[in-house]
Amino acid sequence: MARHLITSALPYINGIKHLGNMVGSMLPADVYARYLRQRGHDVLYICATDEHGTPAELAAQTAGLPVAEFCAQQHDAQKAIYDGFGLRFDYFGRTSSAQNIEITQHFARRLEENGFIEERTTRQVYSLADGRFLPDRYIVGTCPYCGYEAARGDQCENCTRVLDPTDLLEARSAVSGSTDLEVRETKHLFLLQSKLEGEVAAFVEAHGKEWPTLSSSIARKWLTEGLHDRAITRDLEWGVPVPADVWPDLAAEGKVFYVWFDAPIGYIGATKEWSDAAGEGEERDWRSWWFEADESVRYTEFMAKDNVPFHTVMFPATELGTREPWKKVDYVKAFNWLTYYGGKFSTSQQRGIFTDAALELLPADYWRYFLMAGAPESDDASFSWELFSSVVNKDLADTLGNFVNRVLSFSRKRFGDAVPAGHQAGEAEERLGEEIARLLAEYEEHVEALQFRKAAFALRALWSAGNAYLEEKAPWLEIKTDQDAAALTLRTAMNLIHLYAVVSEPFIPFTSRALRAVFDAPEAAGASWVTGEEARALGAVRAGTAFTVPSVLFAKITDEDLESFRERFGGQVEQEGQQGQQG
Ligand code: B3M
Ligand code: ZN
Repeated sequence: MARHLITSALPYINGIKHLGNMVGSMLPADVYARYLRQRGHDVLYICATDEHGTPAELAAQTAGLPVAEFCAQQHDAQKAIYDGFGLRFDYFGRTSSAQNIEITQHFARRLEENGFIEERTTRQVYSLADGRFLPDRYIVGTCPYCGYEAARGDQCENCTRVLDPTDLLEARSAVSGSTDLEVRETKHLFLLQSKLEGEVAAFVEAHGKEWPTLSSSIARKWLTEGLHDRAITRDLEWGVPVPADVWPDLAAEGKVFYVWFDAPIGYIGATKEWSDAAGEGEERDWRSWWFEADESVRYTEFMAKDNVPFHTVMFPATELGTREPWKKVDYVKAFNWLTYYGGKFSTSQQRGIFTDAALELLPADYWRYFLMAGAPESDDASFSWELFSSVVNKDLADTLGNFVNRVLSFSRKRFGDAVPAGHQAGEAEERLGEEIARLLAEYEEHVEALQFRKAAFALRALWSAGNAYLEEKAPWLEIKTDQDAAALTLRTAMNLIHLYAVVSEPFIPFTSRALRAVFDAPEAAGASWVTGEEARALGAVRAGTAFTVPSVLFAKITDEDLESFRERFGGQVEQEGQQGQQG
């Protein structure tokens, strides 16, 4: 069995994330990790809060808290929400951990020893009003490339170009708004990416063929533009300190590493946190996943497209420069944006749906299924309440929920609360079994290819096949002339319910748990997966097995609900006939 290392982009600590952040990172990673675990693979799914850099400091200032306290609070708040979404990380760490500080400093030492770090004097924007340098997000202004007026010093979120604070036009301090700025000289450490360009290009060439176009095209674009040496230290209070034994002057000035230098190393740091948290007698070895990891480890990363350059170029360059055998990514699954009625979700403008509010509104499985069924894989996807309610009402409430409810309620009413026996399976059941086995194989293929929209489509087709069988057999008519025929149909349909419980778990784990509890058949209920053979036989739940009828699985979203959601979250009514961007 392969060993699967999975990481999803580390959510910044600065505030509760919106659905757009989760759909392109943690959620698909969780669907994939759950699926692989159910198929018996050895999986390690690691994530963490990304706690350094200007986002953290600015947010802590706004919250009026010391940054360390702010980060601790936010880490727990975010983790509680992700638990609510059923995101089952093997560990959810913190880039401010001692483990990440230790490993980041180790990387820096190795890069220095191998000649891939150089101290350079640079020109930085200094704010006289704030009495400090303004790195990255401490400075805002007009993007010189696209004219966006709220561009940040490190990246323009409008055209996603990576910027340098001195590039900005009409620059002003993000803290005080002061434009009383001057450019001063200061020393920083530079990662000499230019010296590693050839090796990084070879790495991208070797792996890029397998990556989805979105990932490989961004990586290649960066390489074509040439790898520039990048400053990897900042004048900030909060971050991984520059080791004083190697750089005494810079350490004395309180320089810390740039957030994007320590954040990807944070995947390793969080894995070491996971190791260090091992219980009595529990064997956890972070090095077997990251250091001298043999070919048996397959490393898959999940992220939004603006994070691709850092993961396919800068992080591999950093790993290569240590001249140590750190595990490099095998597959980069990148996503486009989820927009809100075509506009960007925005934390600052509080536009769109945030993860905490989403869970207050509806159970996690509504969101998990909808976001994956319409995942922004090959293009941006636009969230609208109209589309959301039509998808969950049709796929979850009508197709899956209604099937479960009418099969179990009708059977209990006519045959009691045990699975009825009836005739032996006939031609219709054989045909159904073949169809279910075929659809199941398709579903498995799409999940393993990390094609989440197609996988959700195949899962929905599995649910629809059950409804088609029920319509074809119509046990409510069969029962009038042949009780045993109706019993056979219901028993077969109940076995479908069991199969749905098992294979739907990666997408809708909470519903899956409820459906696994329907039949008093511990062995079947505990099945990790369903083989093609079992799908054909549809016989895991035997006649005579006691069952209960669960409460309604998915309450439908009503027009009144829709009205109140639009009221609360904003968003105009889509024009008649205008389809959302989701094809
Ligand atoms: N914190 C996510 C973002 O850009 C960023 C990912 C780090 S992954 C090492 O919003
Ligand atoms: Zn721009």
